[in-house]
Amino acid sequence: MKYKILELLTRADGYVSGEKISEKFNISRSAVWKHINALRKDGYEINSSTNKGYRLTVRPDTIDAGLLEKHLTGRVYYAKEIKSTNLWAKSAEDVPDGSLFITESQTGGRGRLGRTWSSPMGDGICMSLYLKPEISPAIVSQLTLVAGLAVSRVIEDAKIKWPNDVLIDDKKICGILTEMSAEMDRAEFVVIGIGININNTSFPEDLADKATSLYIEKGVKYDRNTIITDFLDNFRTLYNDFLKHGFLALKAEYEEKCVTLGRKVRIIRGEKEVIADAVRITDGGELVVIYGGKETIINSGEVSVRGLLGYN
Ligand code: BT5
Repeated sequence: MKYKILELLTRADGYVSGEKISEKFNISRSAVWKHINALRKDGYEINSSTNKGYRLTVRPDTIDAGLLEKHLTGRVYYAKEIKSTNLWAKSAEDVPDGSLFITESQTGGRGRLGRTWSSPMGDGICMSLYLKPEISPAIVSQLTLVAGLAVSRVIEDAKIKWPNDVLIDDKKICGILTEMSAEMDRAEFVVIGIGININNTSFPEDLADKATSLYIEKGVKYDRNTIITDFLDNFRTLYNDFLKHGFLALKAEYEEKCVTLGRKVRIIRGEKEVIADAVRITDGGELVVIYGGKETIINSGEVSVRGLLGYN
């Protein structure tokens, strides 16, 4: 119940009267007061005024596992610090479908192809969704696109760089790493690791010109719990559409948000490199490029795609 009240206060613009809360949830005024006090013990600062009711003013700046669990079908696994939430999720046992592994800081955050992900304490969101979709391993990489789309819906002005980055103003604010354990024709489980820079005030020198955070872009600190719950709700809708209708159902919105299209890109495949024009996305979420007068389909797993200017 306290989380329902918390959500109501979070979404309200100003005060909500005790009477309204008690009517909405069919509980007594003293029960409302009890839940408000429980929230205060959890670190939420809630103003109360005899005439106006209650207003949430400060949220504790820590991940609120209880709140997040309301937005999941599975469990929340929380650690203050861990090497990598993807590694943790992959090695955990008896994990229910739709669970979330989340931490405040990673000591060995992972990117693709052996790269690293910088995850300083408390600044960003480092989390991994654990899913057991009944799909072929061949289409698992499309879940990266589904997650990217969900992030882009939540972060204002965000664009997607195919296949796994979310950018603001051509700087990277989010990276996604999808991994799976699979049999020949069936994915056993999928882990979608998502790193989002939220309240970072600066970045290490090697990232400074290509990374950004919501704080750097917008000049205000954001509540990570609200962003995560928004993401989870959006992801669930998109994921269900994806399972029912395939990537095709999401393609139009993906193409609209995808900054890679219409640009020249450098396709890096091992030692080889070609410059190509990115033209469209296939119904299966692959990138179609043209070089040497010919269309070629690029599958997300096999190459790095880099813009010619800047990061994108
Ligand atoms: C990615 O790889 O972008 C995937 C990142 C996934 C991170 C999440 S966090 C939760 C989960 N647990 C993990 O261990 N990982 C996942 P890639 O496309 O390879 O990009 C990596 C590159 O992004 C690095 O080589 C840096 O250039 C850059 N980078 C590293 N940290 C960054 C940050 N915090 N913000 C922006 N760019 C960053």
